[in-house]
Amino acid sequence: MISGIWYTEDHKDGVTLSLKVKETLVSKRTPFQKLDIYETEKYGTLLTLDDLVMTTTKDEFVYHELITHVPLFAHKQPERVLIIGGGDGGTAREVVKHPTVTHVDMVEIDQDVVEMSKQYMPFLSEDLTNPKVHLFFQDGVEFVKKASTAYDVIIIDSTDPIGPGEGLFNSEFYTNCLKLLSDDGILVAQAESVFNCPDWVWQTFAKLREVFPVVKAYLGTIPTYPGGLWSFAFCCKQPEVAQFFDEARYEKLQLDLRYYNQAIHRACFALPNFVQKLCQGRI
Ligand code: SPD
Repeated sequence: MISGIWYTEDHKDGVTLSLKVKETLVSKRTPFQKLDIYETEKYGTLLTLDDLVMTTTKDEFVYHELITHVPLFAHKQPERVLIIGGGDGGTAREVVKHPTVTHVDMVEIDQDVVEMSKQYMPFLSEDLTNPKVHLFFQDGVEFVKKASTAYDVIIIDSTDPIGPGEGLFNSEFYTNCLKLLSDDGILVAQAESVFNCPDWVWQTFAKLREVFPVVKAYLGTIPTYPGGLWSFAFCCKQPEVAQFFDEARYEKLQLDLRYYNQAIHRACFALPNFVQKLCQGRI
């Protein structure tokens, strides 16, 4: 909601997030959702979908580096990557930093998100034209039903489990993703706010555990997301895959990153007790 010069997002139980707005850059209804882009005073450019923050140019690096480099450095040789969602381009930008990656399929339901990000958030979307990145404008649910080639890493960079993103949080979708994952593959999904939406976190992990033999949780702090403390699910078929971290490759590559490093890779899997319970299905 825009009120005066503030973007205000109603979270839960009397909590809101407000960002002072300098200018509204875009306000439109796409075939799938309401899309707005604002220039804010302190958080740079802000993209919202259905009046929920998707990303800001100030804190996007935390989310995009965590959702990408944790699985990519946990895989021995990531070559083929599938991104579901991620229309702003931040995840694709991080994925193509890995020289082992030869092919990225990115499946975004809403072409307007990509076009608007290209126009107003070029720092996020710059690699959507990278020749390794193949864009599909379709529902990720349908894509994984029909696809047949295996991926080393699948990243679910979705919206929340309401509106167009809802189908990306159910067991049938996860089962189809499992079929597309190579034997040593890793799937990572954004898994919601441990403070504001514990029921969503609980349900997401419960459904993933029905499908994947190994499911772990990791955390990051994204200031403009509800509650700040954000969960990610790390899923694979083999326990040893969940233990591996290619620290030597991390050191060799010397990527220009702002959040992720070796210590973060290990530390992000350290969970407060209440989050451990939540991710094991106990609220
Ligand atoms: N409540 C906000 C959850 C948004 C998660 N996805 C954001 C997409 C950024 N690439």
